[in-house]
Amino acid sequence: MKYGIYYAYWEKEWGGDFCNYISKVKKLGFDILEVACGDFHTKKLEYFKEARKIAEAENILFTGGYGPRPEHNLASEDEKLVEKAFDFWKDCFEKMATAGIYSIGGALYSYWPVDFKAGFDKEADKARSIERMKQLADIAAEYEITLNMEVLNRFEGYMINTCEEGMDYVKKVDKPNVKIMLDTFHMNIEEESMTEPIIKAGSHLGNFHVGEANRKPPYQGSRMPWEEMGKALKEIGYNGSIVMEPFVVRGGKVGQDISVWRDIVADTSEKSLDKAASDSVKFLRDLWG
Ligand SMILES: [Mn+2]
Repeated sequence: MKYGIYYAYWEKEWGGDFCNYISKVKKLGFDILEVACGDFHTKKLEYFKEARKIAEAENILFTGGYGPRPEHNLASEDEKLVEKAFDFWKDCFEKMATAGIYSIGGALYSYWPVDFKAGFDKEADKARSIERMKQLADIAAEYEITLNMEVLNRFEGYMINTCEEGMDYVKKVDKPNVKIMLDTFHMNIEEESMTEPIIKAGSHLGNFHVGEANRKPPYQGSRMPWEEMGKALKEIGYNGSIVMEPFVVRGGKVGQDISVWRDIVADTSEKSLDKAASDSVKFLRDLWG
């Protein structure tokens, strides 16, 4: 298995310069750097060519992430908005492929964070989203990109809260490059088991986000059943990406969107964050292989 980390761990704003993190995560013991793709339209193609060069030199792979802003909501009733969202995605896919990013995950089927006060029609939104996702999948396939539908907890999304809902969505889209993405933080809130959803997802699992219930990096002695989850991943023959997505420092738009209202760790220095990430990936690699 390949292990990664989302660079927002060290950032207070989305969309920073991910090239700065390539050699850092390599040194900390990772194989993958997960990057935010939502601002790719603001960067020139040259940036992504350079990113690819640095990553190849360091032997680091990329995965992408995006919690779509409302203007990129594929479930929207507004056809014009969706047309523009497709333009955003076409440009994004080209840049992803240029950088060597062949997988992107998140609430790609909806938007994030959801404004629940605005109201919604879950069934109608889902039906529209599925039809648009079929089209988006065909465009992504031209770039050999896989789209991972992340299962989110009830406080962040309404369309896909459990693996079962995710599997229903993915099966209705029925495209080989549309997969499901599980995240232990969300599973811990919604699922009745931390292993059954992994088994249920099976060959449809496209990326696996790992983190503690309070979004610290996975660590030894936690109440998450890391050993059992590793066995479940082995049972389904998973050899994809395992990406930790810790959020432990308050402040900025990242802290606001994630609802981090206090520092989750006592020492928020870069040195201390680095050590926790490095210890965590070692822990998972020793346990899961
Ligand atoms: Mn996640």
